[in-house]
Order: sequence, then structure tokens, then C-alpha cells
Amino acid sequence: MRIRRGRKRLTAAVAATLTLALGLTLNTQATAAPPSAPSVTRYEVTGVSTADERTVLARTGTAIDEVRADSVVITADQADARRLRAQGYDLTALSAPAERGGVGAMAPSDYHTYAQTLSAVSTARSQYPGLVTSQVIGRTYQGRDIVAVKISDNVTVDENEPEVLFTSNQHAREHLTVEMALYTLEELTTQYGVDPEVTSLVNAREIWIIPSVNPDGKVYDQESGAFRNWRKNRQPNTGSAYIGTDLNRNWAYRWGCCGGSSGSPSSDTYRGTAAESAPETRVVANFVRGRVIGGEQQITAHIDWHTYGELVLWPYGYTYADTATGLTADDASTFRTLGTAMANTNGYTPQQASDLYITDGSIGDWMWGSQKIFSYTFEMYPVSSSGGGFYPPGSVIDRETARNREAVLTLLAYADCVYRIIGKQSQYCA
Ligand code: 0X9
Ligand code: CA
Ligand code: CA
Ligand code: ZN
Repeated sequence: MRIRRGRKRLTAAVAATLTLALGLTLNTQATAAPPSAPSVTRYEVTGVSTADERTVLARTGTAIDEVRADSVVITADQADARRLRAQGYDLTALSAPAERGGVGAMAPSDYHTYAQTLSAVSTARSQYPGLVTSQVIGRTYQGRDIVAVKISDNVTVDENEPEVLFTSNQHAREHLTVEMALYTLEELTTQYGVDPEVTSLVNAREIWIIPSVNPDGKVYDQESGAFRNWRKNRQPNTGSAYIGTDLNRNWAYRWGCCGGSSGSPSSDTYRGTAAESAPETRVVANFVRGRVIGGEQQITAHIDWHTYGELVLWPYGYTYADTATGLTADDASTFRTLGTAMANTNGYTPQQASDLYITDGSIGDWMWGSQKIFSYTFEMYPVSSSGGGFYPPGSVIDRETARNREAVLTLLAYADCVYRIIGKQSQYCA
């Protein structure tokens, strides 16, 4: 039996009932439409061409969905749009967002629900007990399990092998990233003993996959019957009617330092009340800190999957500088060389994260700045909103996950000594 392609195409109502029947959703509000949900529109903002101009726009608390040559695409409610226009921005509404029924749009049932994601993990465990295990590493704000899957030979033993981490779905609406996690799980198991490259990498590495860092957000976005364009987690904010923290602005390295996040709970890039104030960020950070054994971080390399834009990004995101505290010229050159090598396999654009716009408190800066893990952020398909934005049709899943096969294997291959990609293994990994 396949792990992934057996997914059921359920109606949202049936999916919600199934979720309830499985006892995984304790909060019925998670599946009820909020009475006060503001309706959002996708806008093109013209005259925004440089990283600096994008950072200035992002600093207003707007999440930038897409970067074009001389403009960006954002999603905003009426109040945001009014505010931005008052500040002099030129907004043009874009027609028929895919998530509201545009031709070829994703249906909520095209993608694994969170319950189906956990089922796929269970299936893999029972089919490949020697290769796959999983553990609950903590719980979300609403009490859902955050699960880490481990893949290796002798999987129940903590061997002395370089460890590699893949995280998905920090942002609720980026459902394709959960499919990427399940694709990786399927490929590394079904091809073990079949494909020699997969076999030797599974033997020589310990691979961790967290298929959803933000299950509450995923359920909220997917399981009401229509997509909600939700980005953040579902944690309430004291003194505000607005819900949620942007998990990718909540990490504990230079948190809130540099105008790359918002202090306002209404913003889509709200950074939270403190670093790791979101339970989901804290759970994943604690898991990663737990991989320090004998004073040595076992995880050497990491990909955090996002959509969309077809980009391979590396630290730092908080500064435009190529080198900075804790990031030497050799580190920067290693990041760039491996990032470019991976981008050559999938056709994405490789660049330093801040080339897009400044962020602070993002996962990659923490993974490198605090843990010295070579951390990449991949923005998956599509390259632009015409491919469906955050909600591409389910028919692209197989192609767009398999597209990253070689990039994943390349990261795994270099995880024993990432500096090897610039020929400096004797200096750094002796
Ligand atoms: O803004 C983000 O968190 C990521 N993009 S997304 O559209 N998936 O939300 C990109 C983060 C990369 N880091 C920087 N641009 N500094
Ligand atoms: Ca092993
Ligand atoms: Ca180990
Ligand atoms: Zn994202």
C-alpha cells in the first residue's frame, strides 16, 4: 500500500466529521466559520521594486505574498487596504483569487488534512518499522499533537550519524509543504533497498521530518469548507480581537530586532509577545535544542518548506549584510554554494533571504545564529499567483514535490560536512 497517494478525496463536511470521530479536534470552533472574519482581497502594489522598498512595505505589517519585477502581491482586508493607500501606496485589486473558486483552484480535499497526515505517518511506521518511527514532541495552542518522524536504518537506536531536519507548514495556508513532507517520507522508504543513493543516505543519516509545525492553523484554513487564507497560528492575543502569531517571526535569534516583523496582533507578521511565545515555535525549538548531545548539535542541515515563489533562501534574513555576527565569509560562501547547487536541480532562484525583504525572528536565522545548522528556506511552487498562489490545484502535487527530490538528496549528501561543498572539509570537519 502506498503511503501518500491513497489519500481520500473527502468533502470538507465528511473530513470534519472524520476528524471529530478520530477525536483529534477538541475545539469545534476550529471548524466553524468565524462571524467576524474580514473578507480579504489580493492586491498588486505597484512601484515596489527593490529589497529596501519591499522591506519598507513589510514594515507596515503587511505579509508579502509574491515579488514581481516592479511590484508585489499582498493579501489585505479593507482596513489594511485603506491604510496602505493613505500612506501613498498604489493598490490594484487582482481578480478571482484561486482559493475562491478560480479555474483550476485547489479544493480543500485535494490536500491531506491534518488527520490524514497523521494517518500517513502511522501507515509508514507500520509498513517500515525498521526505518520509520515517530514521536509527539509537544502540543499546539489548541492541544493538537506536533509530530516528528524519524527515518534511518536501525531507526530505534540513536546512532552517531549526521542528523538532518525538514520542517513544513509554519504558515497555515501553505498546504503544499505538508505534501512535500509526505513525499519525502514516501520516497525515503519505498526507494530504500531499491535506489542505491536513497539506500546509502538513509543508512548514513538520521532524518527528521516535522510534517506540520502549525496544525491548528492548517485545520482552521482547510476544514471549514473554503480556504481562509490563514497564515498564523491560532493563539489568542490578550487585549485584542485578532488571533494568531506569525511563527516565522517568533524565533529566538534577534527577535524583533530590525523592523522585519510587526508588534501589532492584527498584523499577519505579528511577532508575538516574546521570542517563543507561540507554543508551536517553543516545541520545535525545544526539540532542536534536545538534539544537542555531549555539547554538540547533531542536526547539521535543515530545510523549512514554504510556498510560494520558487526560491531557495539562506540566512541571514534580518540584515542585508552578507556576513555578520556568527556568519563568516566561509559560512556565507558555503550557504550560497550549496543553495545554488540545490536550486540548479529544481529551477528555483537562489538568494540570501534578505534579498526578498528583511525579516526578524525567522527560523533560518535561529537555526544558524543559535544552533549552527545550515538552514534553508524553500519557497515552493508556484512562481506567481497565476499558478494558484497558496492554493494550486491538487493535480500539481506529485510533480511539484518530486521536483525537489534531488535538492533533498543533495542536502542529505552534504550533511556530514557542509563545508565540503567549498572544499574546506579538512579545515572545518577534521
Ligand atoms: O515571510 C516569510 O516568512 C517567508 N515567505 S512566505 O511567503 N512563505 O511567508 C520568507 C522568509 C524568508 N526570509 C526573509 N525574507 N528574510
Ligand atoms: Ca541509523
Ligand atoms: Ca544521532
Ligand atoms: Zn511561508
